[in-house]
Amino acid sequence: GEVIVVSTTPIPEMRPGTSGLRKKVEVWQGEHYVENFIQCLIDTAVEKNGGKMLDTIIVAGDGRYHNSEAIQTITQLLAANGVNNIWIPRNGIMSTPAVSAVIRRRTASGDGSDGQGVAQGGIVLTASHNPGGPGEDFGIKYNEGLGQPAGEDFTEALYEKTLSISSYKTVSNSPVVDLSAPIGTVYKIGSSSVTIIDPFQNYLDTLKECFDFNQLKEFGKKEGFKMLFDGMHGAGGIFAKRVLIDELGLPESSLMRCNPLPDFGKCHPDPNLTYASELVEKMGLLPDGSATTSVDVASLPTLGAANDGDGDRNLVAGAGFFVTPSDSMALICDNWASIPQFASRGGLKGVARSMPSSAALDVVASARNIPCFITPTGWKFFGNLMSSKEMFDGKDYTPFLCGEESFGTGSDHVREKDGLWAVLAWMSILAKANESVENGATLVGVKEIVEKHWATYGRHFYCRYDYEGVDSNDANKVMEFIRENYVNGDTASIKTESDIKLADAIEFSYTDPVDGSKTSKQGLILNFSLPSGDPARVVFRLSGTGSSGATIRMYLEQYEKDASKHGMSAPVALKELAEEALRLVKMEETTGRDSPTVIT
Ligand code: VG1
Ligand code: CO
Repeated sequence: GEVIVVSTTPIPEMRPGTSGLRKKVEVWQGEHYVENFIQCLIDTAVEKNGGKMLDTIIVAGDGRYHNSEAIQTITQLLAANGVNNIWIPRNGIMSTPAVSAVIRRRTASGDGSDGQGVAQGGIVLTASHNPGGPGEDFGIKYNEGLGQPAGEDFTEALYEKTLSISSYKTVSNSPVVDLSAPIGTVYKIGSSSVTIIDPFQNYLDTLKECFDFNQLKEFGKKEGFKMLFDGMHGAGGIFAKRVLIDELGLPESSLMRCNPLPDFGKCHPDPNLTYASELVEKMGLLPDGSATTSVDVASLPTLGAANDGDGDRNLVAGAGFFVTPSDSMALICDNWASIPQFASRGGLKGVARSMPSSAALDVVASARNIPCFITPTGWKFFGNLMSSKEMFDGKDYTPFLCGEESFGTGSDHVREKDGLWAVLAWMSILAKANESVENGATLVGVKEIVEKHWATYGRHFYCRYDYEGVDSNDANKVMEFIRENYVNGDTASIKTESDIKLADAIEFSYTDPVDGSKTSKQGLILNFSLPSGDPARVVFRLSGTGSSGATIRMYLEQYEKDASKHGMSAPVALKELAEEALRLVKMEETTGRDSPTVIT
């Protein structure tokens, strides 16, 4: 292969969103599309690296349709641009958190033991929880040297370059890399070495530092314990198999849909109550998260979980009991002593949640004197907080726990949310809670653990409505209406139809406490007061991960101190609040939608 320069012209609308650039796969298959984006990505990374070419880059994807083709194209561009080492996992498939682990741990010599990652970045081919296959989504995002998703400074600079690109470099007559070649196989492309690496090792090492695998293995054998993990045919499945079956010894029957498929078996690989319906049913749950009354709880799995397409999201449930992601974070925070990664380092030094997530975490953090940050939506905002010491020589907030209401949970072991980590965190909590339970006796379940938590801290009823595929103009109108009438208007004069009163309205903006960078327009918040005096709120934002049209997200949250009311189902508890909010923002009038696409 010989380096060649190919002329191209700018392609519009290549601005990355909440997490990378996502488009219909046919758009990515268009002439020069992947090439333009990747050349601009390389140029941005080099610029950030002080003008020096990066030495080592990992390229991996979630296995969706177009994964292998894009890996070949990207490899050729990286080689032509002079990246010395290009790492590709065997079969091209890795979960997003596993890629982050490789960037953080793996050295050029390959042993990863010194923790000094020399991969300066990772190119991750994923549209995460969006469906894949012909007519569906493909995406690319970039992770920087500490394993963290590129920040807005990076993605904006990349976008600027896509508007003026005139050529890219690639390699002519490049050999095709056999992605199924044995680990350690090296291909020479131009002057670069392309190495097939083990997808599992670094990530496995990382997880072993977080959890006590012996304890989990023992607990897995305990009478009455049963797990059901749904890989949704995404990248998380192979990691779940490696960890849960090969390492922890659980039976194969603990897995469903753990073989990655290019179209995710035609499912929507988003682990929520709507799209993970099969698992939800097998856990004795109805689509609204409440328990099916007709099944015997004792016959259900103790722990149920699902991951999304790229293995960074998680759904967690117990027998007949759904745990909201916001509650899951609060519970993990409160139970840090059950998780070796936190316990061995003296407990949590910082926690954070995205703004639309519920305040369940705040309540625990405040009771336990842990600094708690509220960030805009998207994992990139947690990166600075977790790496404050490494990057800015500032205050150290690690051990760190963070998460989002959108089924994302994680910690400072990597710089991405981590679906499997969340499952092992819950397994650890269960293991500890059942330490003194005799074999044969009934296990303490997820339900008991969460209900006890609510009794101590109160319950934050929570639920999200998504209006997908709304006309972009209409979606903007809804946002503008709220801004004008409530945020900039006089909320005191607004009459509601129920005894839930609108208290105030604000637009969320964020100043990063570590580097001082500012982000504005991150969601519109309507704060309400309930007759009980307890707070409630409704947040509106537009999604930044869709590939066509607009999605309006409405997040509902209502606090309840009174334990006698904790048994209510969330949709029932939140019904009045939802109706009031929809009326106030004129949802149906403006969008023509009388009901959401997804409630979760
Ligand atoms: C959504 C979620 C957000 C999450 C993002 C990426 O973004 O709301 O919390 O970080 O997806 O997750 P948005 O802009 O559509 O609301 V993933 O698993 O798609 O990388
Ligand atoms: Co994801």
